[in-house]
Amino acid sequence: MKQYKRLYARLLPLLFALIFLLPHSAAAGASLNGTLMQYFEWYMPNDGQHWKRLQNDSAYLAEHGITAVWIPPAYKGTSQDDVGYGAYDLYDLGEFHQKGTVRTKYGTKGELQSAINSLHSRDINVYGDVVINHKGGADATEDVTAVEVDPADRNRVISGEQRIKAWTLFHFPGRGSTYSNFKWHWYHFDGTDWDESRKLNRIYKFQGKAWDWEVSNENGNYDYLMYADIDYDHPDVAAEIKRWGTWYANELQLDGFRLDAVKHIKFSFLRDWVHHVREKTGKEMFTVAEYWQNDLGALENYLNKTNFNHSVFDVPLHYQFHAASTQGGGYDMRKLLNGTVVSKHLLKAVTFVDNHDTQPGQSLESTVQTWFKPLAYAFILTRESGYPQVFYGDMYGTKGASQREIPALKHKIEPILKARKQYAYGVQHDYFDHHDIVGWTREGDSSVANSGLAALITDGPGGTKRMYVGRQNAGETWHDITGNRSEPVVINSEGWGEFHVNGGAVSIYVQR
Ligand SMILES: [Ca+2]
Ligand SMILES: [Ca+2]
Ligand SMILES: [Ca+2]
Repeated sequence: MKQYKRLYARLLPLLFALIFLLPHSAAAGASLNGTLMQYFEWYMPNDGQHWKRLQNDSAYLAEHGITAVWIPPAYKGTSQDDVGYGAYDLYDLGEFHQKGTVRTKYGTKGELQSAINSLHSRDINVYGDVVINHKGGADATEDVTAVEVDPADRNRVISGEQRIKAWTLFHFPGRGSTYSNFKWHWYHFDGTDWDESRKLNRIYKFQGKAWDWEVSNENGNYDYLMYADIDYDHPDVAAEIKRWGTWYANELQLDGFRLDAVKHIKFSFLRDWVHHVREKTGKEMFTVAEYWQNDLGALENYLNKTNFNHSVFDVPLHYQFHAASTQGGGYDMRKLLNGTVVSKHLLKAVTFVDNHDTQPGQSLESTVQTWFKPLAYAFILTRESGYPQVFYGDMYGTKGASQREIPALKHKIEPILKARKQYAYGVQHDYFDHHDIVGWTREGDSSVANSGLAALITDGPGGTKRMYVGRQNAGETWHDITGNRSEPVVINSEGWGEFHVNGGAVSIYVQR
C-alpha cells in the first residue's frame, strides 16, 4: 500500500505534466521524443552567417530528430563580435546601426526571421536566449554616488560614499524610440564594477539601492554579476522587461526561452516574467533557466521560489559526466544519477553534456572528455526522464585557439539521435548494478513500430549484461546501432537478452 501510494504520488504530477505542460512529450506514444539542440558554441566565427547556417541546417536537424533549438542571444551586444551575453539593446535584433554594426555576430534580423520560418516549417521549435541580468556597452557615463562592497560579501560596505562615473546611460541613438521609448539611467540599476573617472574596478552599489532578494546567497548576495546590474526592485524596470519579453516572443515567433544567469536575478521577478509572457502570448513558451551551481538543494530552492513554472539545466548531471570522464575508469558508474535534478524532478530537468560555458577555454570549463561523450549522450537521449539537449560544439566541433578543442562528433552522435527518435519508447528497466558497466532497457511502445532498446555504457573494461526488454520482443534479433559491436543478440522467449559492450564505450541494441 505504501509502495502504491508512493507510485501514485509520483505518477499524478507526471500525468498532469504530460497532459498540460510537456512540449516534448512522448505522451501516450502519440508524438515522437523531443530533443533540444543548443545551436552555437562560444567561438562561432564573427561572419554574420550563423542564422543562414541554421536555416541551411534545418532539414538535417529535422531528419535527425531535433525538435527544438536554443539560439544564441539575438540582440545587439557591446560590439559586433559579442557572443551576445554583453547585451546592449534588447530591441535591436540586427536591425539598427548601433555599436558600429547593423548585424550581430550571427547576422541580421531578417536572416533570423527567415531561419525561424524554415525551422517552423519543419516543426522545429525555437527558444530565445534571455539576457536580463545586466546591460553592457552604455552610450555614456553618469555621475553617481556609490559605495564599494566586499566582493566576497556583497552585504558588507567597505568604503564611504563617493562620486563615480558609471556607464549607465542607454539612449540607443541608432534605434531611437522604435519598439520602446524606454531610456536607461543609473537609477534603473543597482550597481556596476567600473569607475570611469578613477579607472577602478570595484563592486559599486549605487546610493539608495539595495541588492535584489531573493537571489543566490553565494558571496552573501549574488545579485551582482557584471556590467550595469538591472534593479528589479524598480517598478518601471520590471514593467519594461516584461513588455520586452512579449515583444521578443511575438517579433520572432518564439516557442520558448532559455533564461541566462538566473541565480543573479530576483527569483520572484523571473516567476512573474514567465507567467506574464505566457499570458500575453497565449502560448506555452517552454522555459529553461541557467542556474549554475552543482548543488541540487540550490536548484530545488530556485524551482520552489519560481513555483515550478519553468525548468532548469541539470548542472549536477553535467558534473557527474565530467567526473566519470576524468577518472580513468575509477568512477563508480552507479552514482551517475546521484544529486541530479533529473533523478528527483524528472519533468523539470533539461539534461545536457556540455555547453558554451563548459567548453575548453570558457569560464566554467569542465569539458566532458571526448571518449565519454557518446556514453553521456546515450544516457540523456535514450532514458525516459529529462528533456535532453545536444550541444552544437559536440556535433560540429569547437573552434577556439586551444589545443584541447572538442572534435566534431556528429558521426558518433547521429546513431544515438536515431535511437532516441525511433526506439527510445516504453517502460524502462535499470541495471545500475556494477561500478563500471551499467545499463538500461526500454520495452518499446506499440504506437511506435519496432521501438524498444537495450543500452550499456562502461567507464572500465568491456563485458556483458543480461537485461529484460519485454516479452513482447521475444524472438527478435537486435543489433548495436552504434556499430561498436557487430554480433546480433536474440531476445529469448522470456524477453531477456545477453548484451555486450566494449571497454570505455557504449552499445545500444535495437531491432533493425
Ligand atoms: Ca535592487
Ligand atoms: Ca542581478
Ligand atoms: Ca568505474
